[in-house]
Amino acid sequence: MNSLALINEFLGQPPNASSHGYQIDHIIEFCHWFMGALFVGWSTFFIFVLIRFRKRRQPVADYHGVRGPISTHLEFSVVLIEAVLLLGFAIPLWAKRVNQFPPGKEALLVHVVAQQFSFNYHLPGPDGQFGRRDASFVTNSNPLGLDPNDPAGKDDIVTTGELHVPVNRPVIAELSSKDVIHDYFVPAMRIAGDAIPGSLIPIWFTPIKTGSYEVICAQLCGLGHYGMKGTLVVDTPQDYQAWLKERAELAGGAQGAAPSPSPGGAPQPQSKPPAPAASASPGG
Ligand SMILES: [Cu+2]
Repeated sequence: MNSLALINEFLGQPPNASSHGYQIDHIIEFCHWFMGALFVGWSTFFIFVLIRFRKRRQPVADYHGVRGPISTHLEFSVVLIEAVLLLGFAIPLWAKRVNQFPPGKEALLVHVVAQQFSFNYHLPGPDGQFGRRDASFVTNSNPLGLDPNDPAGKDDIVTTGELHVPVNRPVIAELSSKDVIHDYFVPAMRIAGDAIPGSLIPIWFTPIKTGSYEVICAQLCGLGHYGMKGTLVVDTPQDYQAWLKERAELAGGAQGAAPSPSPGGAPQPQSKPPAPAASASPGG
């Protein structure tokens, strides 16, 4: 990490763990240094003006003000730097994030359904197909309203609070909400997206470091907002397969029942003998 990036650390940013994160860090870092320079510049100017135009020295008001070209040049350069930041960095980076999604086959697709005050995850299971969901099936043990009559949903995996993903594979998360507007924010992945009732909003990232990362809700969504946290665990492919298997067994054991939420932030215990990195066994 170069010394200029220290400002991000100073601001409390957790280390980046996603493939695109360094671009986000770069722009945050640049903006803060630029804002820092502006702050020092304007503060100095303000103090200078207070002293230079004090009443004792200037008993009569001057109605013409500054006439030199310096202020025009200064203001123009500020506008220029801001335009470069916006048009040269921010908008292209944003466009890349929203237009260049990884191909569907390569990526792991997960549905994230927010509710007051937790995040639910819906994975398609070994058959690769998401089961039908309908609000009329929602109960405490079926938080996503999975249709019990839909065969595609029999092997689906539903978890609350904790999601596991494999390292170095793009993840597409489709965000939606059951009640109010939430925001799915994974600071270490440098990704956030609003979860809005009635909308399906895809975001994507590629985790590049295994570990346990905090997920938080970034929209003030009600009284329990402060506690709306979860965990994203980035596993090796072997550990991920083991987790999938474990979840599939749970889903098979209690049809349609949601596994109990895991405590946030708890590190994932090392799972049993690593299965070959092939796809999960069929028929969960
Ligand atoms: Cu929320």
